[in-house]
Amino acid sequence: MVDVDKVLDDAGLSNEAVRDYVKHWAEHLQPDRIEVVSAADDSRLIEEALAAGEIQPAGEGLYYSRSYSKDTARSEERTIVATSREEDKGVYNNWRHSDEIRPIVEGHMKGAFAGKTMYVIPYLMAPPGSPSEKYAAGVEITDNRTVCLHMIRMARVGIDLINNLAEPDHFVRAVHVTGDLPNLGQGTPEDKRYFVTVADERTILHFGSSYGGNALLGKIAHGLRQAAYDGWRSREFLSEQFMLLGIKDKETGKQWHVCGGFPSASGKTNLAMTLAPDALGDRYHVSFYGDDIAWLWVDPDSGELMGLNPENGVFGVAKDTNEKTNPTALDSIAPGSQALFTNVAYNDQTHEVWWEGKTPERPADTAGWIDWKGERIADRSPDEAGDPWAHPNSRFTTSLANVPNVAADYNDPKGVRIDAIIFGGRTRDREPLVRAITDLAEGVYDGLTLGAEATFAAEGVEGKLRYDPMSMRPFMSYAEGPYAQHWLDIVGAAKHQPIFAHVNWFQRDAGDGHFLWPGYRENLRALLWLCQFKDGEVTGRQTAVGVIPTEDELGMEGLDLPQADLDRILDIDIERWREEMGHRQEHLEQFPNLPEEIWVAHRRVAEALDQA
Ligand code: SAT
Repeated sequence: MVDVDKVLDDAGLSNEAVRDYVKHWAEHLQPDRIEVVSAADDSRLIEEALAAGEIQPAGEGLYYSRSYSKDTARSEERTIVATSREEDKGVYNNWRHSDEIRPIVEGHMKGAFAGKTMYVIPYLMAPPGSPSEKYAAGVEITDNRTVCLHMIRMARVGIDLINNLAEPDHFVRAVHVTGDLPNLGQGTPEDKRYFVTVADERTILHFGSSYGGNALLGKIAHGLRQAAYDGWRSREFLSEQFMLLGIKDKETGKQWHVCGGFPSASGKTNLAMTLAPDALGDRYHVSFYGDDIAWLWVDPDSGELMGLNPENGVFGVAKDTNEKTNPTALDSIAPGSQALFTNVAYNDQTHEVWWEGKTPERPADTAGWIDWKGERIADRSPDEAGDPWAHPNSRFTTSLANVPNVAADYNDPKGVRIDAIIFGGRTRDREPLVRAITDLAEGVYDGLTLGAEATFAAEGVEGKLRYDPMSMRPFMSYAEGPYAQHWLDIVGAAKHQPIFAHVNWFQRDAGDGHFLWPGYRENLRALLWLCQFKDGEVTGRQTAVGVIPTEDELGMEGLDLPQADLDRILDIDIERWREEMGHRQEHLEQFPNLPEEIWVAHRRVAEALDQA
């Protein structure tokens, strides 16, 4: 048995509550060794992981790893929110009583670290000193060194962060056990995986994965699920799956901050990292705050709605990342950035990485290339020749500091004032390019009725549309009715209300299916219009579902679109919208205790459509 006190003394970990937690779990997990990890340990851990073959070199200061082939995405059906309060049960949170689920997961975890090292990772989600610091502290326990490398990039990791907590006992207890991956029965009735957030005990117990949100517990499990629950129970803040960006008009000096929810793989990372279109010259500067999580609260002194990204890095989808779609991402994973690639294609001779969409063609010479399953491309049968080389959910992990346009104040614990909240999914018809919503309840209603096509990140079937309220469906930790009320309460308390909007970059032609809008950097044009509309500089055109820009207002300099396409994206299809209202009604009826304001907004939109 390891002498835990000695390890913790040697590491300088003095927080007694953390020490007790580590001792408790060391007793349960029975590791051979214990190591406390700080960000300063990164290069040593990298060397060890290279020597152990857990990661491979992928160019100067770049690394590659592969997760088990049946462990390449979050598993929504195995993800559970547990509490001791039945009223926390929602439609999407897969609620179970903690008395029932805790012993099952703990049973799987018993003795699971025998022969292994237990890594103890003290971390903060949010910059030190932020108003939500109280909810940001956590200590992840894991048996997986690569998870440590990811956590160091995605969170602020260090013993000092946890030694001096204002409330020493107020940290999230996050336990991750990889498990015997080839023998967990993934996707079968005997599935042994459990990804449980015991929200009212601020304890996360994840068993049976080494991938992404299943394993980096600071990110989704703490940063979103636990934080959403904490924010609601404390009545202090919202935690949302939102990107956050800043736009500055260098001519006028005006600045706006826009955050918003897009279901996984709807271009959220690309939008957040986007740069102004070249055609607009040097006038606008777009700065990056975050691509996945935002915490929102009202500052008690200024009364403003504020937001920050609690993460310290980007866990971005590699597929289709290239010079055109996201040059900023490519810069942030350049040689020397210490970025990690997961489940991309890898060349073990040249140490290059590749993913679908990185270049228009696959590398011509297959020598040395290995696909995401670890199989040699050169050995593929003719039947397999067309299979992807990289997994569609392959990722890059890099620190925010590597992002070339990261905002100068991204680390500011005070956060930034939020001017606009946007929602957008992949919608092939009906949704115009942008529609602005000035009413809070209607904005929240719009978020609750956000729809998206399923993605691989969520183990879905590509192309199928499903509702994904505020893009939080997989991350909801309490019931949807109180969630909507909490939104109305937090945002409603702000002195200056943000503008809401729904955006859609993905509308297609009904005939040949081409995208009507070029997307990527050009998306900034829609956001600029929104900011100008908020500031009263343009008036747009009122429709039943919000205010849409006129063609003149949109700012089309240097962008030549077919008139028919432009007409379509700046209009709404009343018939399709009327159909949609029935689906929305059914969707919302699932949620007991939805605030009356949301129903009023729904009826108002339905009536306006009837009269249109
Ligand atoms: O795997 S994560 O949950 O971290 C990211 C995602 O699924 O979008």
